[in-house]
Amino acid sequence: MAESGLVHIMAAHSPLSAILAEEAGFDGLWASGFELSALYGLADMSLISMAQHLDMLRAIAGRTTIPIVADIDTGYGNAINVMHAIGEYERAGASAVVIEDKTFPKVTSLAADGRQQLLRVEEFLGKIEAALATRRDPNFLVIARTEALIAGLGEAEALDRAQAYVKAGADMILIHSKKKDPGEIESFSRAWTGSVPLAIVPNAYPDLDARRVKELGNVQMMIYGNYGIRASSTALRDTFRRIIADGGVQNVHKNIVPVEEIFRLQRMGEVQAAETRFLR
Ligand code: SPV
Ligand code: MG
Repeated sequence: MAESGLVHIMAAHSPLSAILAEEAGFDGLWASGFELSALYGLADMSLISMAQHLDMLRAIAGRTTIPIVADIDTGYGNAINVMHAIGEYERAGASAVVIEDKTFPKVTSLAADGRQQLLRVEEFLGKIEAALATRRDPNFLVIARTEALIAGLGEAEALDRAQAYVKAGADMILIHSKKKDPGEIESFSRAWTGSVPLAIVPNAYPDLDARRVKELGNVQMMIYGNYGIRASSTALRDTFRRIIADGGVQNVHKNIVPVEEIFRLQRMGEVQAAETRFLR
């Protein structure tokens, strides 16, 4: 962020999707709760456990080199749960966590008529302070996410909450919106006078591209929160339907990567070199 002023963070739900995001040139990875829930065929409603999310994050960290921003939802409970989570995520290889100010269990943000319940500000401040007191590396970012706009509480409430979270020591504020139009986010960003930068997740309002974001000034992180799982769902569905329709793989095999490309992503070359060297 210090170098470019705006970083692009792609959601990853697996090491393979993370490798592809790194190769495409993203600055970092978003260990997305939504994507991992969807990978398990589950709703993003605190059904995936911390252990499941951590396991995937460790696997991603083991196969990539760019920073990982961990989506830890509500922090898996109260401030004590947050302390436990911070230790685990820092050890697992995350560079940042995002904690949101909703009650546990949370409801996914973009669902129409989703039941959105926010935590008392005091209680959330305790969770931020607990996270900051637990981290070992001061460069491990604690990003506070307010869901005030998602809950329909308006810009004033979102700004008040965000300012309070910064006072508690949050390193960044993630402001989220489910409006199809970016106006709500643009308005919040223009009104933001806090001392830390903003992160946004342009899932619902795709028209807000990097050029427009740079004009806003305060936003330094764009998280592409569900594009990996949507892109792979499109590819899988189209390919599977085509095979059924055609009665075979004679057409689809030309439109998908050859198996040699999967070998490359699996680093088969390195494994074969190790075989030659060590298997006796
Ligand atoms: C996620 O990717 O898990 C997010 C972003 O938190 S969203 O699903 O849009 O809330
Ligand atoms: Mg999430």
